[in-house]
Amino acid sequence: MKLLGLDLLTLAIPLVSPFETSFGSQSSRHVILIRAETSVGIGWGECVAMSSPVYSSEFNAAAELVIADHFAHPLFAAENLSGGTVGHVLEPFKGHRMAKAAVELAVLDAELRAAQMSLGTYLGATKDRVPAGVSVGIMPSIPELLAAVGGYLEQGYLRIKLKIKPGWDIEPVRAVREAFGDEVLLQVDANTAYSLRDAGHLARLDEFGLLLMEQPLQDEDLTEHAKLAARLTTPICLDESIESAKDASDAIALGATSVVNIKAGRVGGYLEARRVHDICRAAGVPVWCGGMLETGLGRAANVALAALPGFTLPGDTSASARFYHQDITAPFVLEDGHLRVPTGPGLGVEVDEDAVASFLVSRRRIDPTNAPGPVIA
Ligand code: SMG
Ligand code: MG
Repeated sequence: MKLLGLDLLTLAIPLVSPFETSFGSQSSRHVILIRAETSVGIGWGECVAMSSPVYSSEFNAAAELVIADHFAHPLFAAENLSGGTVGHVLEPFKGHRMAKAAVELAVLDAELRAAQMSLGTYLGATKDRVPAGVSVGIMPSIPELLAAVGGYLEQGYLRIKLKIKPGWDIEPVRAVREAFGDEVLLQVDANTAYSLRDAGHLARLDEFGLLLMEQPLQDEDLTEHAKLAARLTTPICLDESIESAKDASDAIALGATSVVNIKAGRVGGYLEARRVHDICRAAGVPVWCGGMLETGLGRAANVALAALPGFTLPGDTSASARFYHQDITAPFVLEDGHLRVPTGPGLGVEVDEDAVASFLVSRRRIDPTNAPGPVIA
């Protein structure tokens, strides 16, 4: 196919309640959607970058710039573009994986819609529904945390993840265990808030029988994660540290991770995400699908990915209502603690143009007439 145009739509969508992590609190999601116009039809993608470079170095303004000023020209020039070749076309550009993933998804969606194939089928999904976990932010108080967790369990969520940071770790975990029992599948996510000096403190979480501890140390700290893993019984699960299938392979070999959180945006696309899955599966390392507060578009893709056979743990694949009163597709709803894998062509969801219009902040059109050519200076 030929790529004919890219529309970058920036939306600001209010959250149902503020979401706090170790790096800050947000009350709305600013997200870039990509609408790819191709010779075979329209496709949609979603960029999981945030407004500020706090989860990783990527952020929305940079994603928009790199797509418009650097990615667009070679993509427009490619004669036989497909979802499978976007990665090769963009290979000369370092990093910017979330931006690359968004473009790849839009092209893949157009291709699969034209071929009448679902993303799940294309990726190799083996399930028609996936178990849903929920990520619970840092709360102002323990009673508010217990009320939130209780509400999610009542809705049927099959696994709870608590965000932790220094000063909000042992006590919230203890309180959740005491209130809801040892059977609840429970895990924690520190988003890099600790250092190896905290190993003794983090070992105090071992008594709570957690499924895993996600990304306690810095992104680059593979050796330190291996040292920490040796001091804990709680399995370490890397998120921010894993930006490619090679990273996953290295981290596993080092003993830095025994479970992997897979986010397509973080690793540069759903095809690289599948390679991470394949490597982990071959190594006997369980994986689960992470989340970046996706709209129904990105959520549809995540659910398709989570339906691959190596995804043996519930993901942060929660219902649309976890974050949004109003989604931009038909909402994903919990069915007996699961989300249904879309079966329609491509992402299998349709964009609600009215909802998009109501959240729209800016829109930018890039086509072969205005995309800057290559500059190496
Ligand atoms: O989409 O359910 C979701 C969010 C899950 O906690 C979540 N994501 O580190 O795993 C993570 C965080 C990253 C985003 S925090 C703003
Ligand atoms: Mg995480």
